[in-house]
Amino acid sequence: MMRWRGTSPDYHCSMNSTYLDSRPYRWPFDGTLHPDNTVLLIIDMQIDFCGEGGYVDQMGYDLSLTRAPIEPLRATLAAAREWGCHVMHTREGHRPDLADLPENKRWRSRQIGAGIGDPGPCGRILVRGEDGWDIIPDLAPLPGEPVIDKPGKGSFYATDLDMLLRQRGIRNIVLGGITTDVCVHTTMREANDRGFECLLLTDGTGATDPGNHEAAINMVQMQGGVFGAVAETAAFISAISS
Ligand code: C5J
Repeated sequence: MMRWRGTSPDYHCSMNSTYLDSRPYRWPFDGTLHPDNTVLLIIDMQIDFCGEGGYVDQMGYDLSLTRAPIEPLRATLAAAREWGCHVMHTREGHRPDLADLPENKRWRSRQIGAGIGDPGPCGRILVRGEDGWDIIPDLAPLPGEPVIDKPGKGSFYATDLDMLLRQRGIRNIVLGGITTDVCVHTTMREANDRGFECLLLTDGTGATDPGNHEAAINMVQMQGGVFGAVAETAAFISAISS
């Protein structure tokens, strides 16, 4: 049975298989791309990372870099919901009493003028329940879409993400969000080590430094795809919209 039809150059199909036009290999490796076994995982699209007055803004970084993936992700999210795959979101943040904030993480953030747990224009920086910790309205989760609250960079550390994925039979993870070189990459590495088949959306991610963004994308493609593969959001949307 042919699962996908059409002439788009962004994906390829063969009997029972679908592959994206991705790098360094056609993703997923075995062509088993279905809504049931695939999740779009959107990492930390919070005001603290891409909104005025948030953590990244307070550190003095260029917000246009972390805001760049918003539109590509908006389109990807709409296509993924239409396709019917799983959608999950993450938020980085700490308990109001900061019991889960390592001392060195707080110290480092204070060195750059944006102390985690300290008051800022969007409330206490990276603290759960504060305005800055919210996911931006453009990419707000729908009811029923799991939101993973994490105290660290990786989405698997100190969360139930692994259990949620395995309970749902998910094995393909499509990653977008911010920042490419920190939370997105850490999550991709954690997922890859757990045996999940990962795809990084190049324009669906952004970093506080353009060189780091490019380097993070390049790293994935070494060694035949050491952490998985990369593709533009248009290639993913094309594959799932046919
Ligand atoms: C950072 C993140 N950069 N979401 N967090 O501290 O990448």
